[in-house]
Amino acid sequence: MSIFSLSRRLLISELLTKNRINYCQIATALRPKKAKSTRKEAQYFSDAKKVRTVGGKGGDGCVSFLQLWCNERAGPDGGDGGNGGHIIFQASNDVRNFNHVDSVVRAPEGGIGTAKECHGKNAKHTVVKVPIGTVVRNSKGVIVADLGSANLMFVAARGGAGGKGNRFFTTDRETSPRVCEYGPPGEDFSYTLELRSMAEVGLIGFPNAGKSTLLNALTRAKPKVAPYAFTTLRPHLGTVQYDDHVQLTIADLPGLVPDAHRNKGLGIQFLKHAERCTLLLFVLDASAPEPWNQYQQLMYELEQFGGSLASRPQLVVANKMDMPASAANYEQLQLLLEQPNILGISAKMGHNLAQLLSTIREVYERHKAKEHTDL
Ligand SMILES: Nc1nc2c(ncn2[C@@H]2O[C@H](COP(=O)(O)OP(=O)(O)OP(=O)(O)O)[C@@H](O)[C@H]2O)c(=O)[nH]1
Ligand SMILES: [Mg+2]
Repeated sequence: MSIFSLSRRLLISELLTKNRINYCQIATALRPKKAKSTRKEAQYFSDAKKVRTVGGKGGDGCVSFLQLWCNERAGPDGGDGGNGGHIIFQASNDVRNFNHVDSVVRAPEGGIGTAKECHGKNAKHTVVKVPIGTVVRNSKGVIVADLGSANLMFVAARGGAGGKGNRFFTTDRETSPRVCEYGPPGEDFSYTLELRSMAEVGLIGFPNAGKSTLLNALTRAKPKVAPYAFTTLRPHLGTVQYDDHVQLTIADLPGLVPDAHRNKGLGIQFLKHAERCTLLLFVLDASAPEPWNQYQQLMYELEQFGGSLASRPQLVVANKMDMPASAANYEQLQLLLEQPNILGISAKMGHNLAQLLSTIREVYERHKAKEHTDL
């Protein structure tokens, strides 16, 4: 073989290797092998939110002098600016949480004044819908509004008033003022919105005690029921209607665990939903060993939460009475707890629910009557 043909061969093999390397470096798209999931996307429930509200700036006034074909100095004609928009929180039935509320809400600015005495447009107010039961705290933590019924409003930040144009400053002495006002900025305040469910009765208990099953059995609400802890991640409300058309709302709250005040489990933040409840209904799992400890631990967590929660009127139910171990535990429970209102029920089987409803009404009415006489 000649030297020439050998070097040619080497050159070709080198090119091929190079080509192969280039070819390998080309990226190929990874096609999805699985069909897209049809499951609902995760839904978040936010029951507290920090919001900064900025009212709209007022529109600036205008300095202008009118010139007509017959009168070159027809006088000042600068218009006023329009008012900036307010930010208003309005309690509404249309929303259930604060997911839709932005962390900074800005109202639109007022329009600027222009020549020929044209005043700027007033900006529209920005109405932010919040759920009924929203409590508004200012940056110092003081409650400034309690939007407890539909359509109640709170003006969170006022917009700046429109600046005056030079036409406004015209007087007999000063017939051609060269001054106008700038529109001031709107108010800028930060608030914390907190949702406190509007319910008369709050269900308090450990995870898996059967709170959601009880709400399902008593009302038309359909919270998820499952044999694992923390099935309920947000409060659910249901309404009971009595024969005399009195309605009581019951709130199923996420389960508490020992040391919830140290942020174990879901923490005690959901207890703020119980703050408006007139009556607390403790749901104990009577089939669990030593259910009386559950009551003590729940009471301890309520005390740690603070406020008047621990001293609210109470009713204790021993649930799951259909289970074999429950009967003996129930007797012990009655002996050990110094509670007059203990009732054995089975939420799943529907045992003793009518009695529970009448006891709830009785305790509720008694408390309301006491409140009335205290006043
Ligand atoms: N045998 C029996 N089982 C019950 C009864 N009540 C509830 N359960 C069962 O207990 C399990 C937990 O019930 P849930 O209603 O989800 O409990 P929960 O208190 O809402 O639990 P979390 O939402 O996790 O706090 C479910 O498997 C229910 O079927 C009852 O009266 N008897
Ligand atoms: Mg539940």
